[in-house]
Amino acid sequence: MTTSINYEDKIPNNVDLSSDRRLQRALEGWQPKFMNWWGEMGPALETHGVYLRTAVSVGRDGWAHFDHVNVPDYRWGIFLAEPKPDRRIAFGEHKGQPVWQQVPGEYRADLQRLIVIQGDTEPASVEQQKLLGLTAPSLYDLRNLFQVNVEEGRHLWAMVYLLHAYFGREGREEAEALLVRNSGSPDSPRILGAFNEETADWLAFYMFTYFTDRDGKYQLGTLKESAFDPLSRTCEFMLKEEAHHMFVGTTGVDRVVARSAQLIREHDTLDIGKHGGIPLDIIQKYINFHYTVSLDLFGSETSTNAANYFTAGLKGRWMEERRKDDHQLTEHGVPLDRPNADGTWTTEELSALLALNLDLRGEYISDCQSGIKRWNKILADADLEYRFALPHVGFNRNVGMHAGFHITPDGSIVDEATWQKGSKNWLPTNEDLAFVRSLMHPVYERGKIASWVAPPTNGINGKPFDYEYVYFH
Ligand code: BYC
Repeated sequence: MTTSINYEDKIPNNVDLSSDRRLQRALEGWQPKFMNWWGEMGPALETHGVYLRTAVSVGRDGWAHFDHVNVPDYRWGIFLAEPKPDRRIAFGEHKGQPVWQQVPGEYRADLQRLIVIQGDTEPASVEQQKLLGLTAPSLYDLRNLFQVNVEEGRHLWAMVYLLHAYFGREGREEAEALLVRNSGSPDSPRILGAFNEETADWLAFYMFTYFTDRDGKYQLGTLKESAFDPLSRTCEFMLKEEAHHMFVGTTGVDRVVARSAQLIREHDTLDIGKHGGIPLDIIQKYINFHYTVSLDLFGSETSTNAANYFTAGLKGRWMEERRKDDHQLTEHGVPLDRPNADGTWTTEELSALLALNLDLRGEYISDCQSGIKRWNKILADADLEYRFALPHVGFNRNVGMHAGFHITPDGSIVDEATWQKGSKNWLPTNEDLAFVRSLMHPVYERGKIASWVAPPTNGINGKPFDYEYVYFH
């Protein structure tokens, strides 16, 4: 395995693709299908060059090169993090054994399933964001959207490489199917719920990149622990790119909150809609929605799938190697609050092995709290009393033990009528969505920005905010 990336190849890669002609031909056969999919399902806006970063190495420093690129000419490639010499399995029943360079027969189906689910999310998000280029609030934001999109495309390549290289014919068929399913399609939707939701406006985009990309961070973090070394190394490098996507979300919401706070101060009212801002209660409803559909991505609180993946060494815990236990989860119990039909909660104790989805979700929730904290600080610094909060973990859930219950943001189990009455205060209504959409107009003049969002504090790669991030001719 070489670590430098060869851009002379049709498919840039650091996996020495040219030494395996069959694999290279198979991937070169998939490439035009990917390009067709990109043309049909990728960004709707045509441009003449976007200031994008492209990976040029996988090392610690200087891994990315920035330049204006015609988006369809972006060099999607296959990049794995450098191998760790003598890497050992860190958990499960094979703990201490050398990691696998090939897929063990008994784990083939499970590994393929995990890779397909991961792969399915990547093109789905590009599809969800297809129309956003028509209404970006600034050239800086437009550039960030395209950066996220091309890298999600590259993450699809990352999973397709694994399917082609290690899963034979079935893997190749799954790689084709990844381009056939489409976000929101009634006939062949994407696999996970959140990836069939619309990302119809830029507040939704910032929320998606904050909350849903953050699920990506945690899921990739657990796959990075995998005993299947090519998957581990793939995810390690994907996480590097993923950091920017979450930055777009974090700072995007920061900037909306900052602008709303400014308008509230300026006009001395929370009702800033008529002044071109997004009211804080609508922002809270967006938080409620995007956070809870993202919680669904962690699966059920008790999961034999997750237990089996862990025991087999396929999927570890977040920061597995930093955990101070036996890495086999034979001992500890985990408390879980379960809702009851009579409106009460019962605390029960679960075995840690069955509660792995819950464990990962817990890590995710505390990370999400840090966003709430920073957005509340923006409000406090503007001397406003309003505060954002994450809703109760059972609110608006469709997967796991809360599904089928009506649970309010403060954690009360309520009946259908109470839910119907309250939900317009908790989740974006059609009017809220239409209002936010009404603010979305493209602002494509250098240095200009839409009314509803503050400019960023810094530009990209040391460039100023008023840099020409996107060329239109
Ligand atoms: N929707 O044992 P359970 C990202 C199914 S995001 C629909 O509770 P398990 C990105 C499940 O398949 C990260 N179905 O779940 C972000 C199972 O079905 P079967 C994506 C669901 O398996 C932004 C049954 O329910 N990566 O990268 O422990 C932009 C019982 O399941 C859902 C991954 O997810 C759902 N939400 O956990 C771009 C990592 N949840 O087998 C990219 C790979 C569960 O009974 N995936 N089901 O037919 C996994 O690790 C696991 O499959 C899951 C589910 C965490 C998703």
